[in-house]
Amino acid sequence: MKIGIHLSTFTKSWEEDIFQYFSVASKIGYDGVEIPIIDANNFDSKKSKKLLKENNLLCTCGTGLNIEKDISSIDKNIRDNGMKHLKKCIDICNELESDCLGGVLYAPWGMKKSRAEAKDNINFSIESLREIASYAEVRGVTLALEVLNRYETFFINTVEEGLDILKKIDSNNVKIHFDTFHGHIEEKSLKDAILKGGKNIFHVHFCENNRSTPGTGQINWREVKKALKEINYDRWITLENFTMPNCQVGNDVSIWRKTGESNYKVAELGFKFIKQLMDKQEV
Ligand code: LER
Ligand code: MN
Repeated sequence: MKIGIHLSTFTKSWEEDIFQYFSVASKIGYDGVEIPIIDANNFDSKKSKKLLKENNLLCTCGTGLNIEKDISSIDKNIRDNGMKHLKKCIDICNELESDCLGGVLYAPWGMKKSRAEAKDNINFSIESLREIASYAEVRGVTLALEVLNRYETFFINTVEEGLDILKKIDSNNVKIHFDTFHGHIEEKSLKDAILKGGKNIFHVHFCENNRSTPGTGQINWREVKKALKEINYDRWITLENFTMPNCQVGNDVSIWRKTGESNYKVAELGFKFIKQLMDKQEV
């Protein structure tokens, strides 16, 4: 198992320079960083590669779609934009030796639509993901579809729904990205959801129920750990926390008050918490 940190947890805007945080993550002790790919066409892979090496870090990548780049759109041009974006993200993964592209890969982040209304969008998304998956497969990348709460997507809200979509896509390299924050809102039991996901869980975000330091809120972390051990999960546990209001990132994840310590402090405390939790030999 490797411990990572999502770099957007340090930044106030999505465009802020993420490169300054590689050394911060490394000094705390993280094995790697999750690199948010916002503008894939202008992403500096060379610099990333150099900094990963210098700081002895590995990485995974994550991204999201929006209404201009949407593989589920009924408009072919918009679908093509989404496909181009995801393919570029996969190229970046390949360059940075990330075997995982996680996040909101199936529809625009934040889109709300009834599933009856979105029937065509869901079908287009499945068809597009099949094509993206074969592009990713030859480049050694697995797509991990993030299961999100109902306020951030209509598409996949539970692990069970994620498995259903995986079945429809039917590609070996499309899996589930599980986030404890979203699971806490939508699942009846985090433990049962993880057990149900089993070998299909390819990427995990650790995030407290109020997006602050893991271990300071309502999530039953012992249950989460037990379930991850039971499914023999040995990939990334990536801290994702958001505590800063009054900024673009805070606004986009609905942080309207300070929900915890500074993001630097949460990065430090979160790392200690994850390490202690996962290393502890209890059941
Ligand atoms: C958003 O709520 C989230 O959890 C991110 O990981 C989305 O990429
Ligand atoms: Mn997440």
